[in-house]
Amino acid sequence: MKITKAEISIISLPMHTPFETGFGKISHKDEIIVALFTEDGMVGYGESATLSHPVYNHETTESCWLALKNSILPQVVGKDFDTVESFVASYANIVGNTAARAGAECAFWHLLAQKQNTSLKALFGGVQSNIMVGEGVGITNSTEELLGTVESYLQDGFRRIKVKIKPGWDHEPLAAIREHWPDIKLMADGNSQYSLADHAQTLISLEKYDLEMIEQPLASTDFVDHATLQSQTATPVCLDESIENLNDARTAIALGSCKVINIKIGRVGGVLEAMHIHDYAKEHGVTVWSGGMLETGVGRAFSLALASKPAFVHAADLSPYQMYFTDDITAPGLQLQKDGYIAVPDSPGLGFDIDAAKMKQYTTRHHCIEP
Ligand code: OSB
Ligand code: MG
Repeated sequence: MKITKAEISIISLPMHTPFETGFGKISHKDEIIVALFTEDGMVGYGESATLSHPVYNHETTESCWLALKNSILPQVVGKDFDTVESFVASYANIVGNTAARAGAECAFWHLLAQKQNTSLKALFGGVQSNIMVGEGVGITNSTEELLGTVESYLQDGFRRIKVKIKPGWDHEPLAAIREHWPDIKLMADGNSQYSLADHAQTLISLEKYDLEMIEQPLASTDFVDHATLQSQTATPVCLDESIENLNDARTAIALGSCKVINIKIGRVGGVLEAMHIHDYAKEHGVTVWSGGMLETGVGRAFSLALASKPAFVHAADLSPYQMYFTDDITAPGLQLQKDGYIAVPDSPGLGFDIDAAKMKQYTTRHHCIEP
């Protein structure tokens, strides 16, 4: 498939509810959508999930924009590719910038799916038809507010509650939830806000809430202390920010830093790398699940298809756009079934239609890359 042109657009979807984490409040979300055009008239879409500031990882929407515009897409346009491997090889000189690389790669997967008239699920080797979905509760102003939010999520059908925690807001929310709902699947996400030196006892004593896992309590580069923590607590440790590629997963597994890995396509630089991590984790008895970055329906479509691979056994962060945004650029968008699962499309291509009018309506910046 010859790539004749690439386009990048910043989509600013209105958010009705901010999402507060240990690293700060997300109340505005700009997403970069990559479009690749082929000689025979196809368009493939991908998404680069970033935040405005480098508070979760090193990337920002602006750094991602520059990496796509100046470094990645100029190496892709005007060339002919038959496989994803040859596509990513064309910009293999680019290090880091995982969300930027993932957006380009996803757009190529979308082209492949159209060309082969098959689903992303089939291309990725998916085996599950329905994915269990959970929802995250951000840091709230009070326990009452937290309990009200959890109550509504459980009524919506979400099958697992993830609580954002930080030093000073951990035992209180988890104890309150456990008191009201002793049996629900519950987990906590520390977003790198703790250190073992200062918080070992606080973290270990979270055991009493019977958490499905504790996600990324310590710094992203701290494989050693995560391993120490995992050896001292019965709660499975899950790594998110720490895992940017297969080598990080190998390091974590060799050291015993985690029993679970949160896989996000943007954080690991694309679906190929995500599949390598999935396969390696599966071989080594580590389970995985599909995390999210409050993507649009485009990014969610790729995560949903990937989550149908066999080692994805925990509830996914794949809530429908209505939880945070007033609108989306796909139609109909993810549908949460009453049982708390989302069906993985078997239809060819993305499995969701992109609404061109909405794309246009929410585009705040646009750039074209031609040979
Ligand atoms: O740590 O998983 C995280 C959103 C932005 C940055 C980091 C994280 C998150 C979420 C959102 O938890 C989950 C979702 O997309 O539904
Ligand atoms: Mg996380």
